[in-house]
Amino acid sequence: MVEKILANLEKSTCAVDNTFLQAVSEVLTSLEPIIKSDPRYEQFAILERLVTPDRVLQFKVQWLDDNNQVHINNGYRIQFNNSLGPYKGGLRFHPSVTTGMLKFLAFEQIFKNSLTGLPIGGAKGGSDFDPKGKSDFEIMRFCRAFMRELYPFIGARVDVPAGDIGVGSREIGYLFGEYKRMTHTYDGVLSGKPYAFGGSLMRPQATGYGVVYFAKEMLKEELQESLEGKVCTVSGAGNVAIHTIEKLQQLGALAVTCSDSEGSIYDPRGIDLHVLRELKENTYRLSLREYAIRVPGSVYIPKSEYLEKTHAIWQIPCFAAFPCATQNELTLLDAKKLLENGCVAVVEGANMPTEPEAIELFIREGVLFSPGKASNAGGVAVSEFEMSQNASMEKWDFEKVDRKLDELMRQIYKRIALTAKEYGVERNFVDGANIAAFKRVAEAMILEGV
Ligand code: NDP
Ligand code: 2IT
Repeated sequence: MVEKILANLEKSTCAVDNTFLQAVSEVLTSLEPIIKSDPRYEQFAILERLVTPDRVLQFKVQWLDDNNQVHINNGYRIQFNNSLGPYKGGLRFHPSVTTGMLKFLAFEQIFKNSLTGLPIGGAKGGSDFDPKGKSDFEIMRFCRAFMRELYPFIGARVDVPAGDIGVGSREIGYLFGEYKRMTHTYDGVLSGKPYAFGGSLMRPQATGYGVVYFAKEMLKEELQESLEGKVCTVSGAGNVAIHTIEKLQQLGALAVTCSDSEGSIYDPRGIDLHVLRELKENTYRLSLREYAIRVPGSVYIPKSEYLEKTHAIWQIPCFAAFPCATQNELTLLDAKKLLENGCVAVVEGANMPTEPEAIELFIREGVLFSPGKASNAGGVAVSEFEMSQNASMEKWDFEKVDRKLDELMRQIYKRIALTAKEYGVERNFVDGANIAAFKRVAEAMILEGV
């Protein structure tokens, strides 16, 4: 017991910042050639200010399980930068969550939100709470306890949290209910709400659909190619993966894989979305092992069958790959295999799923590579559409949101492709995204003074 408490304490106080350093290092490398182009960047200490969060909030979350046993978790909100608008970004509930991980996600969010062209700053939050195996009422009690600690620090014009790993519209609903009780207000303080109380149509689909809209535009412009009839591999089996697979199928592509933290599915006839949804879109997410039992011809590959530095999904030949599960899930060895198998594009749905050496290889070898901060920005963009609808008490229909999302993803592609060209790194969408995003945030930081 004492050991467990000590271990948890150590984890929370000595948070490993590796992913944060990884994210910062990628961005700063992209910015190096342009940082001297404007003396104000140095004078206003823009880089130093950009890598330092405005605020790191940590709080204790105490909640009761179904047997009236008390549990404690750490809750966090990192308000990183609000130069472009209110802090904005998701909440992640996963046992691996630490301050370091959330700092990486909040940092990336600043750049992603800037790329949307919308007035939103960067933030992220969450908890090391593990939703797996919890009852609906336990989830509800946890969400309420979490919001009781968080509510003084957020607001529709202050900081607007949303979902991420382990947080979907059910959790956002409970969080919203508690916020309303604590503050006696009814406003757009969270996005990704259920439609019944102000949620936007299409927010559940937005990230995955946006990923595919981005891919479609990039393939058309760069290779005069479409997704129709192409074999695609997708990792993950959550919100982003499911809607990426759905849109790929709608556009006539054959999405043949999905995965969760325990294993992967290869279904050469195309993933059966009905079965996948039955397994994953319920309170107790079931194992993908069950998919192979229900769908003849599909294969389940347990994670343990692969070496630590390779993942089953990326060994399967494909035209385009869509990593949609979590950070650092596509390694250099995976990248070599994808290349060897003729993959022409890697489009990130998750945040930073590709390791830096793998990205380098893709760019060097001419594989079209899109960083998550560009290709998964559709989720936060539709979140901002939701804020906009809430502020004006409007309801937009599905088609309107879908049209606006498609247009916005095309704009992001154009913005980063043009920037890459302008700075002499054509087709390097990592540099293009980092530079384009940085310039907008830096200008706002200069104009607002210190
Ligand atoms: P979900 O919780 O809905 O799904 C996450 C999926 O990834 C699950 O299938 C989960 O499997 C799997 N997964 C999680 N951790 C690991 C791990 N360590 N190893 C292997 N698989 C893992 O989350 P989302 O779909 O919302 O998020 C997926 C990614 O997309 C994340 O990187 C997130 O930050 C990013 N993202 C999400 C957005 C959104 O709107 N939701 C917007 C933009 C980006 P299991 O169930 O077994 O844990
Ligand atoms: O990583 C992300 O962009 C998200 N989890 C969504 C953030 C949001 O505010 O909708």
